Amino acid sequence: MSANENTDGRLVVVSNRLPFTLKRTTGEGWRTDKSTGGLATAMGPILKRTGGIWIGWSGDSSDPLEEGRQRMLKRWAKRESYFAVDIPAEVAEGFYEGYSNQTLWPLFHQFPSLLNFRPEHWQAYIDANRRFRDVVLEHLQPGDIIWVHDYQLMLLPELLREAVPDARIGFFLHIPFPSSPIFRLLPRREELLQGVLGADYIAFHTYSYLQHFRASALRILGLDSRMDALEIGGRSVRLDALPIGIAPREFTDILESDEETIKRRDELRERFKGRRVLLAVDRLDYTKGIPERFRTFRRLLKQAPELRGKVNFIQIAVPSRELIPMYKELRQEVDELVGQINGEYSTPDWTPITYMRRGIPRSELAALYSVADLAWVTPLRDGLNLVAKEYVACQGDGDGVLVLSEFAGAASEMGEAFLVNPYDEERTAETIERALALPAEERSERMSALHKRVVRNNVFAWGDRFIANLREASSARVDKFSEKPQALPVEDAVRAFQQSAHRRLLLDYDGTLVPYVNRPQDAVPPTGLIQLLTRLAADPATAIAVVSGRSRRDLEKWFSEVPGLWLAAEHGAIIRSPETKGWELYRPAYTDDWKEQVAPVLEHFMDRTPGSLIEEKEFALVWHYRMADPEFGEWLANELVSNLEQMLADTELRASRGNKIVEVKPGWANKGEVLARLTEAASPAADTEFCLAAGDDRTDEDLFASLPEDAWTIHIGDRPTRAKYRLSNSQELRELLTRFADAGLRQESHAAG
Ligand code: ADQ
Repeated sequence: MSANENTDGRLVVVSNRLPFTLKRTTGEGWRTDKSTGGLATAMGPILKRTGGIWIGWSGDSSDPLEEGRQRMLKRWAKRESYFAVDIPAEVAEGFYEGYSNQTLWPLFHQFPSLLNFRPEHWQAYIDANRRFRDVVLEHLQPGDIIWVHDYQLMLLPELLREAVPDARIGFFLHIPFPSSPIFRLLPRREELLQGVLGADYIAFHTYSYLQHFRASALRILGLDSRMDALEIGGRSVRLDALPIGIAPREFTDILESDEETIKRRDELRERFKGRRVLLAVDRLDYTKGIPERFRTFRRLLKQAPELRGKVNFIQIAVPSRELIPMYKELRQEVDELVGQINGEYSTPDWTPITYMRRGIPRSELAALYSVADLAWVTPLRDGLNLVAKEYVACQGDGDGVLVLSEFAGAASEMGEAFLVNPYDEERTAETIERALALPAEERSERMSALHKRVVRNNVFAWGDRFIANLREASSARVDKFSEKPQALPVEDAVRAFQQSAHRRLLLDYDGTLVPYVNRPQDAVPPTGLIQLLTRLAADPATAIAVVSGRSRRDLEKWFSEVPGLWLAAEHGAIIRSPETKGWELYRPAYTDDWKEQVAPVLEHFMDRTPGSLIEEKEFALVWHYRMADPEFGEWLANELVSNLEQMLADTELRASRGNKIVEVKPGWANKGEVLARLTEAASPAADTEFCLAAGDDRTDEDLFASLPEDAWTIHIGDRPTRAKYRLSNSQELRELLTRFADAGLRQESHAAG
């Protein structure tokens, strides 16, 4: 590798399994089995290009220190840069067969009744994820980007983030993400979400999984979110839909030039001459809909007797997770169904079902895909489903038919397939009958559209896009959020204030100038504060504004008597100048007709939540729940925001959470606009030298973001913020302001003297 090939950092792939699996053999001790899936094929060139490495479980946990085994693992590391994570057998069981495959797998595939949770499995899951972390840390180099794969490693992003806060981490989920009512059933759901949110970039196969994830993060963790990002701990996590592809040439090349494959294809053609071949290829898993498919086939033979003797259904099912009881039961059920159907319909010349319960070599698979007249891909639920794409790749410009479950992620990008609901066996059988009867020309048209897309959106394009997006997301994080803000250096601030000829102070009210109280109307400013603001505003060199989410009524009632004080109400939607004493609307043509629609939703939540109330402002409706039971309040607030988000998606309105409130207001009414408006209105101070803003909640972040680079931005409290500095509470801020007022006074007396 030349020196400049590595400028973007190495790729570190982390997945449960490596492209190699360690197998114990009776004779020679240990053997390496190689898997040639699309993922390994796609990552190969990227790993080479970046000098990257792959970290995963060796697949066999027995006898970890045995010499032959160690030697084998060392060889993997040296020759391939594959580094094995050792997981003791008792941990591996709880991690893999336990929490991964008996808790997460069934729930994420929408089978809540199959969920089996044990606290000790969860402990093993944590333990295993930590072991992965340790191996990653052992090999991590500055500048590396880390790509974590799938549901077995959902805690890993956060574990890595804790250890290396500025690591560049991406996560891809290969299975579906369930809708939020289902996800909520998951024991340890909070930890799992937090875990995966340690990443900078999280991608799913489909947009609907992304939305489900976002809704869960919103409801369960109460995070701020935009359509394609979530905010957590002062970081943005970017979300994306990026369906995986296959490496089509792994199949087409052998169909074109591998003698064995070509021979096999010709043999199969000969063998099935005059008959239609229906093909299904799956892991033997209850999500794949195998019994449903056999029952549908039985129905097909029953309702279309003319197909008897004319179709052959080949089902290939590779056994998996055989240590889990559910999988054993499934195997039995499938065996029985095959026996029944073949028993019922076979003739001396024809057996309807060929059932192979084993993995088959790539050449055999490619030959089958190429001769099959119909691929029957009907999982009950599937993250994506690669078989559908592999079949299409092998058909080329052929006239095969793809029958695809609408519950496979692949359905969202394979619209030319015949989409079916596999639970509806009757209609699925009808669709298959219809598809087989279709003129060859129409079948080819559909297939060729599918084929183009499968070739274009291949696994290499997928890998490149993931990595490019991850780089972009992690760089944006580094640019956007500085280090945790430091405590305000008070003396420096006072000195800077004193030495400036023009100053501007922008101060939030609730939680900033005064502490929170239970009922918003009780937050009357104490006399001391009024006096303090009066002193500050009296200085002609200082323009000072209270910038609040409050209504103009509240602000006017409390502050109209303070000469020289600017007021910005409802987050800056309206501003009052101390000169004219009039309020100026930011959007003169604004109407509040929207409140009629939104109010009933808030009222519904108020009725459900004792101690909560609704406040109506000119530009906003606010649901306050400070007095409600804290946990119940948070939970409902998350639910309210996600309901409102859907309802308001196409409007200029936004629903957001503040401190124990949910507020609905037009997107343009935000504090970020205030400085510009003040500057316009008070032009002499346009060259303000000293600019300070203080605030405590999320609405103040808009203000901080809009201020010039050298402004003094102060967050009150200890939440994540983009402010440069922090003060603990409103008391400390008022002390600072008192110092400012004193400094201003001294300066005046100097000038007078
Ligand atoms: P899987 O659940 O394993 O993958 P799938 O996408 O269908 O499901 O991939 C299975 C792979 O195994 C295919 O490449 C197929 O050719 C191969 N295979 C299956 N049966 C075989 C057999 N009997 N012999 C030989 N090979 C066989 C998970 C998610 C999917 C998601 C993928 C990739 O569950 O939804 O599409 O990851 O993200």
